[in-house]
Amino acid sequence: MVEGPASLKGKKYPAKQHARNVYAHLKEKNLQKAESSVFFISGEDNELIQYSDQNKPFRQNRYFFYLSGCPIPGAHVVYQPQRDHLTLYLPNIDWDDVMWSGLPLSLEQAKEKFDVDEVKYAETLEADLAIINFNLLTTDINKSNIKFASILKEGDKDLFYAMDEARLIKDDYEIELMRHAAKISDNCHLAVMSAVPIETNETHIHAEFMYHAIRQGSKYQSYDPICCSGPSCSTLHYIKNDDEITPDKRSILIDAGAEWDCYASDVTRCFPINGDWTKEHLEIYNIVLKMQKTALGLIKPGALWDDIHLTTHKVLIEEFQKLGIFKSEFSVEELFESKVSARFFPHGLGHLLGMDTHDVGGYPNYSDPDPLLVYLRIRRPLKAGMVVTDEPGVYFNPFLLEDTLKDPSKLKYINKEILDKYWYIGGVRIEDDILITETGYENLTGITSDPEEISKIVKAGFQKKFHNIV
Ligand SMILES: [Mn+2]
Repeated sequence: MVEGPASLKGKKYPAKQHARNVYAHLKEKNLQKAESSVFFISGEDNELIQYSDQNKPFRQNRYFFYLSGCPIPGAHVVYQPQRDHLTLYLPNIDWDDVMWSGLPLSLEQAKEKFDVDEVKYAETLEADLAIINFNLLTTDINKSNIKFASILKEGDKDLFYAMDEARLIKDDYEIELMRHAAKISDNCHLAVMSAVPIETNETHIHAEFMYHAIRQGSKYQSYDPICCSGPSCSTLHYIKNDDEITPDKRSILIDAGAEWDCYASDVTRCFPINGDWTKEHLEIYNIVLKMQKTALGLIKPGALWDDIHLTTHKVLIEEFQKLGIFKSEFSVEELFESKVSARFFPHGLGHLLGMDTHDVGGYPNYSDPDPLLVYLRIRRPLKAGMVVTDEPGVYFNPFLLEDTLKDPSKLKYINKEILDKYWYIGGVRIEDDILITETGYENLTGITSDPEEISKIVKAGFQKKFHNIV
């Protein structure tokens, strides 16, 4: 087994404390409900692909994991706040399966491994639930718990609220997991930047990242890696990852993050294919870097994410005026009010990060009429213990900009001849994972974003010898 973080050796994932935290948030929201309820959550189970005897890729239910720390498929967890008691139910042993899969964890081993008061087999679950004289709140009725549907209350909004508020603030254990995931991603991004000679197709970038992630024990990625070159860098969630990287394309963008024990990292880096930045690519890169650093300078507890996001739009506007893409006869304020920057930086500045890549608790408003805010995934002040991504981007996407360029009220702000010099880049995004601390922030991402250093790393790759089997 590839070892996890040394700092967590001998420690257990703090499931019991998480259960208490959820209860505390529920109590604050609805005291009566909290006192009269028990939480029951079923984990994900293995599921066969239709007409096949192969399993679909397994991804543990995040709410279940939060209250158990248990990655095993087909398990359940019950928290009884009235007696501060957390019980993990493992799936019954399927003796026919032992031949194929080996022996599962015993009850004793599971008790040793997980931070719960009791471990039982699921065979006792029905009888155990039947004698609980409280409301049994659960996230959802599914294949694993349909048997008990008559006694479960699914989808309780206050329970979701309480779990999301608890998950929002990461404890030291969770932060160590995220630090570890981030470190793995640093190494993977460095490997990708260093292997340009063998990356002649976007697939090779994807493969290089995955190879180094799996080598470090991260079998699963937080999300499907986005590996693009040239104009494809303008597609925000490009996952085709199969275009040839021909010499006429100058830019690469890779957005990929390793996962560790269900905790995510989410990192984007851009680099020039041959190590030399073109004039236009570097200009845009430096704008995005400035936007990212401006945001970092404003990140601290109490700061409103809306304000930080909108400030980065102003940086974009000022810098676009310097390049001449936006006409200088207009004031920054007028350009800002016109919303013309929205289609060059169409997404939000960043999102919460945790077990989910786009983690819970941000309360986005996808029907916000303001195009600058509609895709912003955090709409609340920052608090110590949150982890957010700081990921501004600038894109030249013909599809996204079509409306802007056809609308005279928007086109009047743009020097089209100057804009036309930038399409080939596609886009630039720089993304780091940021822990909010009491005094400011800590950047969990360590891979360099300095354009000169990146250039050196890419060029050093050309000095290496690579042995490709295929
Ligand atoms: Mn992201």
